[in-house]
Amino acid sequence: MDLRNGLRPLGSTPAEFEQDLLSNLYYRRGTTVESASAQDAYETLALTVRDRLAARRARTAAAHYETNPRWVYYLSAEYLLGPQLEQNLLYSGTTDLAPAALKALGFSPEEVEALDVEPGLGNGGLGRLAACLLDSLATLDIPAVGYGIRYDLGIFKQDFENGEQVEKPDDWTFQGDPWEFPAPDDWQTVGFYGYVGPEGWVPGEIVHGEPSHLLVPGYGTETVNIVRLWRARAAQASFDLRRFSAGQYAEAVQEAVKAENISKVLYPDDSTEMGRELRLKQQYFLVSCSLRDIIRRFRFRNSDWSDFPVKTVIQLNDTHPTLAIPELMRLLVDEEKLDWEQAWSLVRQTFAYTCHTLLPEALETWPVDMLGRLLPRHLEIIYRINAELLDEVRATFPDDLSRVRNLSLIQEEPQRRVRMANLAVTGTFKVNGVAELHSQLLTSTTFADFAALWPDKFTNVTNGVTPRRFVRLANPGLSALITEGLGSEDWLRDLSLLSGLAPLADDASFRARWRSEKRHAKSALGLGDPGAMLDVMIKRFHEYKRQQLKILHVITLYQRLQSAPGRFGVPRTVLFGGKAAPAYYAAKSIIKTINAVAAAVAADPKSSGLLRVVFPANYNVTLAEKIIPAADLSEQISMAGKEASGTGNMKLALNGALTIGTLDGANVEIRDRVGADNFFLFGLDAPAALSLRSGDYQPRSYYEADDELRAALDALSNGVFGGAGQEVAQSLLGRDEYLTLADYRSYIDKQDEVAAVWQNQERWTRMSILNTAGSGFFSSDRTVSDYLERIWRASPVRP
Ligand code: CR6
Repeated sequence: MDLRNGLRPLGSTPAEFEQDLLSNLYYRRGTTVESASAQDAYETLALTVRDRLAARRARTAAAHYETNPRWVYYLSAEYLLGPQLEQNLLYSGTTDLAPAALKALGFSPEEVEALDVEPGLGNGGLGRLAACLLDSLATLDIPAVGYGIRYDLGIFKQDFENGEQVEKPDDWTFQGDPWEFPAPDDWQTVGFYGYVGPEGWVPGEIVHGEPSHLLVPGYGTETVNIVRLWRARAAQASFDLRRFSAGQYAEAVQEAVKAENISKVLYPDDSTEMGRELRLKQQYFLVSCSLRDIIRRFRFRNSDWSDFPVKTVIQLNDTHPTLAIPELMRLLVDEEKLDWEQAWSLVRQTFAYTCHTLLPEALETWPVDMLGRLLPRHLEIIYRINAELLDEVRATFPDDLSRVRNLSLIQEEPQRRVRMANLAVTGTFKVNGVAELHSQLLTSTTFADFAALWPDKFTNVTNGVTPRRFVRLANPGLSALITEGLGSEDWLRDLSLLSGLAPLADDASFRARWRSEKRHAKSALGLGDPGAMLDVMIKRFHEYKRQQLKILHVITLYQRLQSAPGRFGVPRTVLFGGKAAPAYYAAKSIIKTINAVAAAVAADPKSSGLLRVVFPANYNVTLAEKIIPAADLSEQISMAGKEASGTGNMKLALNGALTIGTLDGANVEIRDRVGADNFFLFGLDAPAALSLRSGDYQPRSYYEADDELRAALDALSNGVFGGAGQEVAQSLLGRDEYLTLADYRSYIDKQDEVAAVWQNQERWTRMSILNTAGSGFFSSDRTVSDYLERIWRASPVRP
């Protein structure tokens, strides 16, 4: 059979689509039009759309099988895929067919579409980046698979009680997940604990990994790739009938519960190392299942191990999947009986590692004791890798004990721990940072000694975002205007074409339409006066990101309304969105303070029509897609040298928001590309921040020298914004770890400039258009092209 053309094509006329919807409702959902609920209609619609992608998937898989190509495997503990329905409608060309067909069958399209639940299998930028890269890999026709964990509970749902964040479980598959294909027959076995005997590792606990996959369609091409997610299952029939019969219900299922806990919950923390054995188990579970699956796939068409790194590149998304390095060594040496040297050479040609942080506390380390107990054979392997590494270090840098200490895979003090980042650098052929500045800082600080040892290993790949989801789907009005301005839709596959908008910035009628699209998006968000500037700070809560600096600005504006209305500026709606890690007390105090400030501002008649603070709960991809098109001002105000890249900054600039920001992460590149005149820069740069931080920094001196700052901090300290506000003030006046007070004046002055520019709407709109026009570089298609050229070296295969 011709694998490429063996399938009956699915129809693309309204009548055919309606017919498919109807037959899916009857034959697959098992219900009827008369009795179908909105949920039935949603699930049926999803199946009907999914079928169209599945047909393309089959052709893609056939082309891949035929070609035996080089594969890109992306290993990531997180994927923030975002809502699937709208995207899959667009990518399958059924955006218009679907609502018409639903209506014809008597359903409300809006009601049905609202049932689409986003799989929140990630925390923030890192997880969303993974999803953008998969989108671009498919769009560029690269044979690729994403591997991850199918957490039962995704990132918690955020709610506010008395202004305080409370976390609720996100049971995202409560109604099932119609986008998923379970593949239980591809299950894998994973071992934990036990001992290493003469015949090798004898695990003490066995768990099964069961995969399912979601389709990842490319845009404007036939390719459909997959993301494969593992779910933990008890290995044996571990239901204890004897205990159950004796009324011991909990004990009867205890083994199964223990196994299944591994994929129970996503750890809701993206910037501190989580020292928990269950998290380590998750990491090993992911890599063990995925590597065996990768090897299974390699064996379809290959038999010689020396071809493995020719046909395979495995990208480690941060250190979470680093155990893949000792695990592949174990598989090759212990199971495949390769000698150590050959195995190590294959491993080091196969893996590459992306580092996503500069925060020392985010560099994962695991206690040697814990790792040795959970994975005794892997610890042996790590020790041997370390011994060879340190031999090389001593040979390259004789008598340099401090390098030996820094490069060792084992940290000795205060507790012996395995340094996962060091292991990742050692076991890979390339290491990249995620923005120019970040990559520079990695080789000059975090990995300086490694860069001296292996200078060619380090490179940069600046992050990007998919314009399909974050412009075309999120902002259809602006997208249509861009298409009209550029004369075609090609920009959706080649975002550099956006530069063609630059001349239109000087066209008054185009500017008027641009402005009206912004206003439309603002009205759609439903935040009152669409004439007010929408000033947004949407991102995870972390002190280094400095939401506290933004609060100080809001308090200053509020105080000006009381005492110096002439200095207030222009009407603003300040919007915050984001979650704090549940155990991150200081970040939660900042959230509570924001809600208190919002309430005080709302209660004061003086702010009416001038200042509003809104903080919608549960910021996620769904909400981001609504906020980003409406934003006028993008807050990217982290302490310089702390934000690895940022990607929200790119999404906002692409949608025509102007950035107020520090020279941190990718802000630097955004400013270079949109032009310094179209970017509101303030604050210390990374070297200045670093030197102030390492010197004798006195936050109080700023407090004393600046009347407005003092007034704002006094209000916080005096409890005007509650006990949480007092804690925020205390931390700022105490250590002020992230130099908030040092940057306050420069920030406030720049915000006054922002307000002045806003008063000239023609000028603002011009800058807005130039931001979009200058942001074409920040497509994840370009990011993937850079990965291909600098690291992956894989070629497209077109179905
Ligand atoms: N928290 C960085 O902090 C970057 C993303 C994606 C982060 C952020 O600046 O844009 O990764 N790092 O590269 C980690 O998650 C460790 C993030 O999302």
